[in-house]
Amino acid sequence: MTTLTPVLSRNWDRPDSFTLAAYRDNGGYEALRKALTMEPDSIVDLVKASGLRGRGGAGFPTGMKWGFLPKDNPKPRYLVVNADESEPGTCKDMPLLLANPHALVEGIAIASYAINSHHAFVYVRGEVLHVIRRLRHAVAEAYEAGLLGKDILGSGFDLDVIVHAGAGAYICGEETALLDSLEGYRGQPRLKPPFPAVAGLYASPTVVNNVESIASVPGIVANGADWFTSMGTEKSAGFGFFSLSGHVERPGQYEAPLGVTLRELLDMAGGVRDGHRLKFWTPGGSSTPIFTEEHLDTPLDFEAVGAAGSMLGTRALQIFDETTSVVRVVRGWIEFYAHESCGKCTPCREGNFWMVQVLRRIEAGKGTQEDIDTLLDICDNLLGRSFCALGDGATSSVTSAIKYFREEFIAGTHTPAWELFPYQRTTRW
Ligand code: L3W
Ligand code: SF4
Repeated sequence: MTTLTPVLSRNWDRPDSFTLAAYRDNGGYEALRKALTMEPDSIVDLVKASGLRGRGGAGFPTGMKWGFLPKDNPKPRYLVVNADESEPGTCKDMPLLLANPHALVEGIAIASYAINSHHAFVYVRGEVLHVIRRLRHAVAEAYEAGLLGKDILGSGFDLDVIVHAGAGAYICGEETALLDSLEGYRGQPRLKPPFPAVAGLYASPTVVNNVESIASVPGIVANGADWFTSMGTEKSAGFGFFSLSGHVERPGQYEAPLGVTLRELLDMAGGVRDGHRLKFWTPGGSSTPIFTEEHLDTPLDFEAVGAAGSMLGTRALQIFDETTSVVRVVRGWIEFYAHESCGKCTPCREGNFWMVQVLRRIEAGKGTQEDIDTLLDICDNLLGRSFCALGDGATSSVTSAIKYFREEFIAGTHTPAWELFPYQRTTRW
Protein backbone atom coordinates (compact mmCIF):
# COMPACT_ATOMS: atom_id res chain seq x y z
CA MET A 1 0.00 0.00 0.00
CA THR A 2 1.49 3.31 -1.10
CA THR A 3 1.56 6.07 1.49
CA LEU A 4 2.03 9.81 1.17
CA THR A 5 5.58 11.22 1.05
CA PRO A 6 5.26 14.75 2.39
CA VAL A 7 8.48 16.52 1.54
CA LEU A 8 7.51 19.81 -0.09
CA SER A 9 4.20 19.75 1.81
CA ARG A 10 5.52 18.65 5.20
CA ASN A 11 5.19 22.09 6.71
CA TRP A 12 1.84 23.05 5.23
CA ASP A 13 -0.15 22.68 8.46
CA ARG A 14 1.82 25.54 10.05
CA PRO A 15 0.04 28.85 9.60
CA ASP A 16 3.40 30.56 9.08
CA SER A 17 4.78 27.87 6.76
CA PHE A 18 5.63 30.45 4.09
CA THR A 19 8.08 32.37 6.27
CA LEU A 20 11.84 32.04 6.29
CA ALA A 21 11.78 31.21 10.02
CA ALA A 22 9.39 28.27 9.54
CA TYR A 23 11.36 26.99 6.55
CA ARG A 24 14.60 27.15 8.53
CA ASP A 25 13.01 25.30 11.46
CA ASN A 26 12.82 22.32 9.11
CA GLY A 27 16.42 22.55 7.94
CA GLY A 28 15.72 25.03 5.17
CA TYR A 29 18.74 26.49 3.32
CA GLU A 30 21.11 23.83 4.71
CA ALA A 31 21.08 22.24 1.25
CA LEU A 32 22.18 25.57 -0.24
CA ARG A 33 25.00 25.83 2.31
CA LYS A 34 26.10 22.32 1.32
CA ALA A 35 25.74 22.98 -2.42
CA LEU A 36 27.95 26.05 -2.25
CA THR A 37 30.81 23.84 -1.01
CA MET A 38 30.40 21.48 -3.98
CA GLU A 39 31.69 21.75 -7.54
CA PRO A 40 28.85 23.04 -9.76
CA ASP A 41 29.25 20.10 -12.17
CA SER A 42 28.94 17.62 -9.32
CA ILE A 43 25.51 19.11 -8.50
CA VAL A 44 24.46 18.61 -12.12
CA ASP A 45 25.70 14.99 -11.87
CA LEU A 46 23.79 14.52 -8.61
CA VAL A 47 20.54 15.73 -10.18
CA LYS A 48 21.17 13.45 -13.17
CA ALA A 49 21.76 10.49 -10.82
CA SER A 50 18.55 11.25 -8.92
CA GLY A 51 16.52 10.66 -12.08
CA LEU A 52 14.46 13.82 -11.43
CA ARG A 53 12.25 14.45 -14.45
CA GLY A 54 10.55 17.73 -15.29
CA ARG A 55 7.38 18.23 -13.28
CA GLY A 56 5.80 20.66 -15.77
CA GLY A 57 4.21 18.03 -17.99
CA ALA A 58 6.77 16.61 -20.38
CA GLY A 59 8.96 14.73 -17.88
CA PHE A 60 12.27 15.64 -19.52
CA PRO A 61 15.28 14.67 -17.31
CA THR A 62 16.23 17.80 -15.34
CA GLY A 63 19.94 17.07 -14.90
CA MET A 64 20.28 16.27 -18.61
CA LYS A 65 18.68 19.62 -19.49
CA TRP A 66 21.18 21.44 -17.27
CA GLY A 67 23.96 19.48 -18.95
CA PHE A 68 22.88 20.75 -22.41
CA LEU A 69 24.14 24.29 -21.72
CA PRO A 70 27.06 24.80 -24.11
CA LYS A 71 30.41 25.08 -22.33
CA ASP A 72 31.98 27.35 -24.93
CA ASN A 73 29.30 30.07 -25.14
CA PRO A 74 30.57 33.31 -23.49
CA LYS A 75 27.05 34.79 -23.12
CA PRO A 76 25.44 35.00 -19.67
CA ARG A 77 23.36 32.01 -18.63
CA TYR A 78 19.86 32.31 -17.25
CA LEU A 79 17.57 30.20 -15.12
CA VAL A 80 13.88 30.74 -15.82
CA VAL A 81 11.26 29.14 -13.61
CA ASN A 82 7.95 28.44 -15.28
CA ALA A 83 5.24 29.34 -12.76
CA ASP A 84 2.60 30.08 -15.39
CA GLU A 85 0.39 27.26 -14.14
CA SER A 86 -2.79 27.46 -16.23
CA GLU A 87 -3.60 23.99 -17.51
CA PRO A 88 -7.23 23.19 -16.61
CA GLY A 89 -7.16 21.00 -13.50
CA THR A 90 -3.54 21.75 -12.66
CA CYS A 91 -3.19 23.23 -9.18
CA LYS A 92 0.11 22.25 -7.61
CA ASP A 93 2.58 25.08 -8.25
CA MET A 94 0.34 27.82 -6.86
CA PRO A 95 -0.38 26.03 -3.55
CA LEU A 96 3.33 25.19 -3.30
CA LEU A 97 4.29 28.83 -3.82
CA LEU A 98 1.74 29.99 -1.28
CA ALA A 99 2.65 27.49 1.42
CA ASN A 100 6.34 26.88 0.84
CA PRO A 101 7.89 29.56 -1.41
CA HIS A 102 11.32 29.18 0.17
CA ALA A 103 11.64 25.66 -1.25
CA LEU A 104 11.59 27.29 -4.68
CA VAL A 105 13.91 30.14 -3.68
CA GLU A 106 16.45 27.68 -2.23
CA GLY A 107 16.12 25.48 -5.32
CA ILE A 108 16.72 28.50 -7.56
CA ALA A 109 19.88 29.41 -5.68
CA ILE A 110 21.23 25.84 -5.94
CA ALA A 111 20.27 25.38 -9.59
CA SER A 112 21.72 28.78 -10.55
CA TYR A 113 24.99 27.94 -8.82
CA ALA A 114 25.06 24.55 -10.57
CA ILE A 115 24.61 26.04 -14.05
CA ASN A 116 26.65 29.19 -13.33
CA SER A 117 23.80 31.64 -13.75
CA HIS A 118 23.73 34.97 -11.94
CA HIS A 119 20.22 35.99 -12.97
CA ALA A 120 17.12 33.92 -12.37
CA PHE A 121 13.58 34.82 -13.37
CA VAL A 122 10.33 33.40 -12.06
CA TYR A 123 7.50 33.91 -14.55
CA VAL A 124 4.33 33.72 -12.46
CA ARG A 125 0.86 33.53 -13.94
CA GLY A 126 -0.36 37.14 -13.97
CA GLU A 127 -3.80 36.54 -12.48
CA VAL A 128 -2.54 35.25 -9.14
CA LEU A 129 -1.50 38.47 -7.45
CA HIS A 130 -1.60 36.94 -3.97
CA VAL A 131 0.92 34.29 -5.08
CA ILE A 132 3.18 36.88 -6.69
CA ARG A 133 3.13 38.95 -3.48
CA ARG A 134 3.98 35.94 -1.35
CA LEU A 135 6.85 34.88 -3.57
CA ARG A 136 8.22 38.42 -3.68
CA HIS A 137 8.06 38.49 0.12
CA ALA A 138 10.04 35.25 0.30
CA VAL A 139 12.63 36.57 -2.16
CA ALA A 140 12.97 39.77 -0.07
CA GLU A 141 13.43 37.70 3.10
CA ALA A 142 16.14 35.67 1.36
CA TYR A 143 17.98 38.82 0.22
CA GLU A 144 17.75 40.21 3.75
CA ALA A 145 19.27 37.02 5.18
CA GLY A 146 22.15 36.95 2.68
CA LEU A 147 20.72 33.93 0.89
CA LEU A 148 20.38 35.85 -2.39
CA GLY A 149 22.27 38.82 -3.78
CA LYS A 150 26.02 39.38 -3.51
CA ASP A 151 28.39 36.81 -2.02
CA ILE A 152 25.73 34.35 -0.88
CA LEU A 153 26.66 32.85 2.51
CA GLY A 154 30.21 34.09 2.00
CA SER A 155 30.74 31.81 -1.01
CA GLY A 156 31.57 34.52 -3.53
CA PHE A 157 28.56 33.47 -5.62
CA ASP A 158 26.19 36.28 -6.68
CA LEU A 159 22.60 35.79 -7.75
CA ASP A 160 19.69 38.11 -8.45
CA VAL A 161 16.15 36.74 -8.62
CA ILE A 162 13.39 38.61 -10.44
CA VAL A 163 9.74 37.67 -9.92
CA HIS A 164 7.88 38.60 -13.11
CA ALA A 165 4.09 38.77 -13.41
CA GLY A 166 2.91 37.00 -16.55
CA ALA A 167 0.64 38.42 -19.20
CA GLY A 168 -2.45 36.31 -18.56
CA ALA A 169 -2.30 33.85 -21.43
CA TYR A 170 -2.13 30.05 -21.22
CA ILE A 171 0.31 29.96 -24.13
CA CYS A 172 2.88 31.84 -22.04
CA GLY A 173 3.36 28.55 -20.16
CA GLU A 174 4.92 27.14 -23.34
CA GLU A 175 8.58 27.72 -22.62
CA THR A 176 9.53 29.70 -25.73
CA ALA A 177 6.36 31.84 -25.66
CA LEU A 178 7.23 32.51 -22.02
CA LEU A 179 10.68 33.71 -23.05
CA ASP A 180 9.18 36.03 -25.68
CA SER A 181 6.78 37.39 -23.10
CA LEU A 182 9.59 37.87 -20.59
CA GLU A 183 11.51 39.83 -23.22
CA GLY A 184 8.51 42.11 -23.64
CA TYR A 185 7.08 40.68 -26.85
CA ARG A 186 3.68 39.13 -27.47
CA GLY A 187 3.90 35.57 -26.13
CA GLN A 188 4.02 33.21 -29.10
CA PRO A 189 6.03 29.99 -29.40
CA ARG A 190 9.38 30.03 -31.17
CA LEU A 191 10.63 27.35 -33.51
CA LYS A 192 12.63 24.61 -31.75
CA PRO A 193 15.49 23.84 -32.22
CA PRO A 194 17.36 25.79 -31.10
CA PHE A 195 16.16 24.74 -27.66
CA PRO A 196 16.35 27.33 -24.87
CA ALA A 197 19.38 25.50 -23.46
CA VAL A 198 21.28 26.74 -26.51
CA ALA A 199 19.48 30.00 -27.37
CA GLY A 200 16.83 31.04 -24.86
CA LEU A 201 16.31 34.34 -23.03
CA TYR A 202 17.99 37.17 -25.01
CA ALA A 203 19.38 34.38 -27.26
CA SER A 204 21.54 33.22 -24.36
CA PRO A 205 21.78 29.69 -22.93
CA THR A 206 18.78 29.29 -20.65
CA VAL A 207 17.38 26.55 -18.47
CA VAL A 208 13.59 26.65 -18.21
CA ASN A 209 12.21 24.45 -15.43
CA ASN A 210 8.87 24.07 -13.69
CA VAL A 211 8.39 25.30 -10.09
CA GLU A 212 8.04 21.80 -8.64
CA SER A 213 11.16 20.55 -10.46
CA ILE A 214 13.33 23.30 -8.97
CA ALA A 215 11.70 23.01 -5.53
CA SER A 216 12.62 19.30 -5.52
CA VAL A 217 16.33 20.06 -5.86
CA PRO A 218 17.15 21.06 -2.21
CA GLY A 219 15.87 17.70 -0.97
CA ILE A 220 18.08 15.86 -3.45
CA VAL A 221 21.16 17.88 -2.46
CA ALA A 222 20.43 17.43 1.27
CA ASN A 223 19.56 13.72 1.20
CA GLY A 224 21.32 12.36 -1.88
CA ALA A 225 20.27 10.73 -5.13
CA ASP A 226 19.61 7.34 -3.49
CA TRP A 227 17.03 8.90 -1.18
CA PHE A 228 15.18 10.24 -4.21
CA THR A 229 15.41 7.04 -6.25
CA SER A 230 14.17 5.04 -3.23
CA MET A 231 10.78 6.57 -4.03
CA GLY A 232 8.83 6.20 -7.25
CA THR A 233 9.61 3.71 -9.99
CA GLU A 234 12.78 2.81 -11.86
CA LYS A 235 12.32 5.35 -14.66
CA SER A 236 10.03 7.77 -12.84
CA ALA A 237 11.93 8.44 -9.63
CA GLY A 238 10.83 10.41 -6.61
CA PHE A 239 7.60 11.97 -5.51
CA GLY A 240 5.27 14.63 -6.79
CA PHE A 241 2.00 16.39 -6.21
CA PHE A 242 -1.15 14.65 -7.36
CA SER A 243 -3.92 17.25 -7.46
CA LEU A 244 -7.37 15.74 -7.04
CA SER A 245 -10.31 17.88 -8.06
CA GLY A 246 -13.92 17.47 -9.08
CA HIS A 247 -16.25 14.78 -7.75
CA VAL A 248 -14.08 13.58 -4.90
CA GLU A 249 -14.79 13.75 -1.17
CA ARG A 250 -11.54 15.50 -0.16
CA PRO A 251 -10.02 17.35 -3.12
CA GLY A 252 -6.52 18.76 -2.75
CA GLN A 253 -2.83 18.13 -3.22
CA TYR A 254 -1.53 14.68 -2.32
CA GLU A 255 2.26 14.38 -2.35
CA ALA A 256 3.03 10.76 -3.16
CA PRO A 257 5.64 8.64 -4.95
CA LEU A 258 5.30 8.41 -8.71
CA GLY A 259 3.66 5.10 -9.52
CA VAL A 260 0.84 5.51 -7.01
CA THR A 261 -2.54 4.57 -8.51
CA LEU A 262 -5.75 6.57 -8.64
CA ARG A 263 -7.43 3.83 -6.57
CA GLU A 264 -4.90 4.43 -3.78
CA LEU A 265 -5.21 8.20 -4.04
CA LEU A 266 -9.00 7.99 -3.95
CA ASP A 267 -8.75 5.85 -0.79
CA MET A 268 -6.72 8.66 0.80
CA ALA A 269 -9.12 11.30 -0.51
CA GLY A 270 -12.30 9.66 0.79
CA GLY A 271 -13.34 8.29 -2.59
CA VAL A 272 -15.65 9.58 -5.29
CA ARG A 273 -18.39 11.74 -3.75
CA ASP A 274 -20.86 9.80 -1.68
CA GLY A 275 -23.37 7.70 -3.56
CA HIS A 276 -21.67 8.09 -6.92
CA ARG A 277 -19.21 6.18 -9.04
CA LEU A 278 -16.28 7.15 -11.22
CA LYS A 279 -17.07 7.75 -14.88
CA PHE A 280 -13.88 9.27 -16.33
CA TRP A 281 -10.81 11.22 -15.22
CA THR A 282 -7.70 12.94 -16.52
CA PRO A 283 -4.26 11.75 -15.41
CA GLY A 284 -2.51 15.04 -16.24
CA GLY A 285 -4.90 17.85 -17.03
CA SER A 286 -7.08 18.57 -20.02
CA SER A 287 -4.20 18.09 -22.48
CA THR A 288 -3.93 14.40 -21.68
CA PRO A 289 -6.29 11.71 -23.01
CA ILE A 290 -8.99 10.81 -20.49
CA PHE A 291 -9.04 7.56 -18.57
CA THR A 292 -11.98 5.55 -17.22
CA GLU A 293 -12.66 3.10 -14.39
CA GLU A 294 -10.57 0.48 -16.17
CA HIS A 295 -7.45 2.58 -15.46
CA LEU A 296 -7.95 2.85 -11.68
CA ASP A 297 -4.94 0.59 -11.08
CA THR A 298 -2.61 2.08 -13.70
CA PRO A 299 0.57 3.21 -11.92
CA LEU A 300 0.79 6.99 -12.27
CA ASP A 301 4.29 7.15 -13.68
CA PHE A 302 5.46 8.40 -17.07
CA GLU A 303 5.87 4.93 -18.59
CA ALA A 304 2.72 3.17 -17.37
CA VAL A 305 0.41 6.08 -18.14
CA GLY A 306 1.98 6.37 -21.59
CA ALA A 307 1.60 2.65 -22.24
CA ALA A 308 -2.09 2.91 -21.29
CA GLY A 309 -2.60 5.60 -23.93
CA SER A 310 -2.32 8.88 -22.04
CA MET A 311 0.31 11.14 -20.44
CA LEU A 312 1.23 11.77 -16.84
CA GLY A 313 1.35 15.50 -17.64
CA THR A 314 1.03 17.63 -14.53
CA ARG A 315 -0.72 14.94 -12.43
CA ALA A 316 -3.91 16.98 -12.45
CA LEU A 317 -6.45 14.30 -11.61
CA GLN A 318 -9.87 15.67 -12.45
CA ILE A 319 -12.52 13.24 -11.29
CA PHE A 320 -15.93 13.06 -12.97
CA ASP A 321 -18.78 10.85 -11.75
CA GLU A 322 -21.66 9.29 -13.66
CA THR A 323 -23.75 12.49 -13.50
CA THR A 324 -21.31 14.24 -15.85
CA SER A 325 -21.83 14.69 -19.56
CA VAL A 326 -18.52 13.89 -21.22
CA VAL A 327 -19.57 15.95 -24.25
CA ARG A 328 -20.13 19.03 -22.11
CA VAL A 329 -16.79 18.65 -20.35
CA VAL A 330 -14.90 18.21 -23.61
CA ARG A 331 -16.75 21.16 -25.16
CA GLY A 332 -15.69 23.31 -22.20
CA TRP A 333 -12.07 22.28 -22.59
CA ILE A 334 -12.06 22.94 -26.34
CA GLU A 335 -13.60 26.38 -25.77
CA PHE A 336 -10.62 26.99 -23.50
CA TYR A 337 -8.13 25.93 -26.19
CA ALA A 338 -9.94 27.97 -28.86
CA HIS A 339 -9.79 31.00 -26.58
CA GLU A 340 -6.15 30.45 -25.63
CA SER A 341 -4.84 29.51 -29.09
CA CYS A 342 -2.26 32.17 -29.92
CA GLY A 343 -3.35 32.17 -33.57
CA LYS A 344 0.12 31.65 -35.01
CA CYS A 345 -0.64 28.46 -36.92
CA THR A 346 -3.74 27.55 -38.92
CA PRO A 347 -4.48 24.00 -37.68
CA CYS A 348 -4.80 25.14 -34.07
CA ARG A 349 -6.40 28.53 -34.68
CA GLU A 350 -9.07 27.20 -37.06
CA GLY A 351 -9.30 23.62 -35.81
CA ASN A 352 -10.21 24.54 -32.26
CA PHE A 353 -12.73 27.13 -33.42
CA TRP A 354 -14.52 24.58 -35.60
CA MET A 355 -14.37 21.86 -32.98
CA VAL A 356 -16.27 24.16 -30.63
CA GLN A 357 -19.00 24.65 -33.25
CA VAL A 358 -19.36 20.90 -33.82
CA LEU A 359 -19.28 20.08 -30.12
CA ARG A 360 -21.97 22.64 -29.36
CA ARG A 361 -24.17 20.98 -31.99
CA ILE A 362 -23.54 17.57 -30.49
CA GLU A 363 -24.21 18.87 -26.99
CA ALA A 364 -27.55 20.12 -28.25
CA GLY A 365 -28.50 16.52 -28.97
CA LYS A 366 -28.16 16.95 -32.72
CA GLY A 367 -24.96 14.99 -33.16
CA THR A 368 -24.57 12.74 -36.18
CA GLN A 369 -22.05 10.19 -37.28
CA GLU A 370 -20.77 12.80 -39.73
CA ASP A 371 -20.09 15.25 -36.89
CA ILE A 372 -18.02 12.68 -35.10
CA ASP A 373 -16.07 11.98 -38.29
CA THR A 374 -15.55 15.74 -38.70
CA LEU A 375 -14.21 16.02 -35.15
CA LEU A 376 -11.81 13.14 -35.71
CA ASP A 377 -10.74 14.63 -39.03
CA ILE A 378 -9.99 17.99 -37.40
CA CYS A 379 -7.97 16.21 -34.69
CA ASP A 380 -6.08 14.37 -37.43
CA ASN A 381 -5.17 17.72 -38.96
CA LEU A 382 -4.15 19.18 -35.61
CA LEU A 383 -2.09 16.39 -34.08
CA GLY A 384 1.49 16.61 -35.27
CA ARG A 385 0.67 19.55 -37.54
CA SER A 386 0.50 22.27 -34.89
CA PHE A 387 3.41 24.56 -34.17
CA CYS A 388 3.42 23.81 -30.44
CA ALA A 389 2.01 21.40 -27.86
CA LEU A 390 -1.17 23.43 -27.29
CA GLY A 391 -2.62 22.25 -30.60
CA ASP A 392 -1.61 18.62 -30.03
CA GLY A 393 -2.94 18.69 -26.48
CA ALA A 394 -6.34 19.99 -27.58
CA THR A 395 -7.00 16.78 -29.51
CA SER A 396 -6.39 14.48 -26.53
CA SER A 397 -9.73 14.80 -24.80
CA VAL A 398 -11.72 14.70 -28.05
CA THR A 399 -10.23 11.52 -29.47
CA SER A 400 -10.15 9.69 -26.15
CA ALA A 401 -13.71 10.72 -25.21
CA ILE A 402 -14.98 9.48 -28.58
CA LYS A 403 -13.06 6.25 -28.04
CA TYR A 404 -14.69 5.54 -24.67
CA PHE A 405 -18.07 7.31 -24.96
CA ARG A 406 -18.98 7.32 -28.66
CA GLU A 407 -22.70 6.71 -27.99
CA GLU A 408 -22.86 9.76 -25.78
CA PHE A 409 -21.54 11.89 -28.63
CA ILE A 410 -24.27 10.54 -30.90
CA ALA A 411 -26.97 11.02 -28.31
CA GLY A 412 -25.82 14.43 -27.05
CA THR A 413 -27.13 15.74 -23.76
CA HIS A 414 -30.33 17.36 -25.02
CA THR A 415 -29.59 20.51 -23.00
CA PRO A 416 -27.82 23.07 -25.14
CA ALA A 417 -25.19 24.94 -23.19
CA TRP A 418 -26.45 28.27 -24.45
CA GLU A 419 -29.77 27.66 -22.74
CA LEU A 420 -27.87 27.35 -19.47
CA PHE A 421 -25.22 30.03 -19.89
CA PRO A 422 -25.08 33.34 -21.79
CA TYR A 423 -23.59 32.87 -25.24
CA GLN A 424 -19.91 33.73 -25.37
CA ARG A 425 -18.22 34.07 -28.72
CA THR A 426 -14.87 32.29 -28.82
CA THR A 427 -11.92 34.33 -30.00
CA ARG A 428 -11.28 33.99 -33.72
CA TRP A 429 -8.72 35.55 -35.97
C1 L3W B 1 17.69 20.66 -25.24
C2 L3W B 1 17.02 18.91 -26.66
N1 L3W B 1 16.51 20.69 -24.56
C3 L3W B 1 13.74 18.67 -25.23
C4 L3W B 1 13.69 20.37 -23.41
C5 L3W B 1 12.71 21.42 -23.90
C6 L3W B 1 11.73 21.49 -22.74
C7 L3W B 1 11.69 20.06 -22.20
C8 L3W B 1 10.51 19.25 -22.64
O1 L3W B 1 5.59 20.62 -23.20
C9 L3W B 1 4.05 19.18 -22.12
C10 L3W B 1 3.06 19.46 -23.22
C11 L3W B 1 1.81 19.84 -22.43
N2 L3W B 1 17.96 19.80 -26.25
C12 L3W B 1 15.76 18.91 -25.99
C13 L3W B 1 15.57 19.84 -24.95
N3 L3W B 1 14.31 19.64 -24.52
N4 L3W B 1 14.61 18.20 -26.14
O2 L3W B 1 12.89 19.47 -22.64
O3 L3W B 1 10.23 19.51 -23.99
P1 L3W B 1 8.92 19.04 -24.72
O4 L3W B 1 8.92 19.71 -26.05
O5 L3W B 1 8.82 17.56 -24.68
O6 L3W B 1 7.70 19.56 -23.82
P2 L3W B 1 7.10 21.00 -23.49
O7 L3W B 1 7.09 21.87 -24.70
O8 L3W B 1 7.76 21.56 -22.27
C14 L3W B 1 5.07 20.25 -21.95
C15 L3W B 1 1.96 18.92 -21.24
O9 L3W B 1 3.29 19.04 -20.93
N5 L3W B 1 1.11 19.30 -20.14
C16 L3W B 1 1.42 20.37 -19.36
C17 L3W B 1 0.69 21.44 -19.24
C18 L3W B 1 1.00 22.28 -18.12
C19 L3W B 1 0.79 23.59 -18.11
C20 L3W B 1 0.76 24.36 -16.89
O10 L3W B 1 -0.22 24.93 -16.59
N6 L3W B 1 1.85 24.38 -16.13
O11 L3W B 1 0.55 24.25 -19.23
C21 L3W B 1 0.04 18.53 -19.79
O12 L3W B 1 -0.14 17.44 -20.25
O13 L3W B 1 0.65 19.58 -23.13
O14 L3W B 1 2.87 18.29 -23.97
O15 L3W B 1 12.21 22.31 -21.74
O16 L3W B 1 13.35 22.60 -24.14
N7 L3W B 1 17.30 18.07 -27.63
FE1 SF4 C 1 -0.28 29.12 -31.35
FE2 SF4 C 1 -1.89 26.96 -31.28
FE3 SF4 C 1 -0.04 27.15 -33.15
FE4 SF4 C 1 0.68 26.74 -30.57
S1 SF4 C 1 -0.45 25.31 -31.86
S2 SF4 C 1 1.61 28.15 -32.05
S3 SF4 C 1 -0.94 27.96 -29.54
S4 SF4 C 1 -1.79 28.57 -32.87
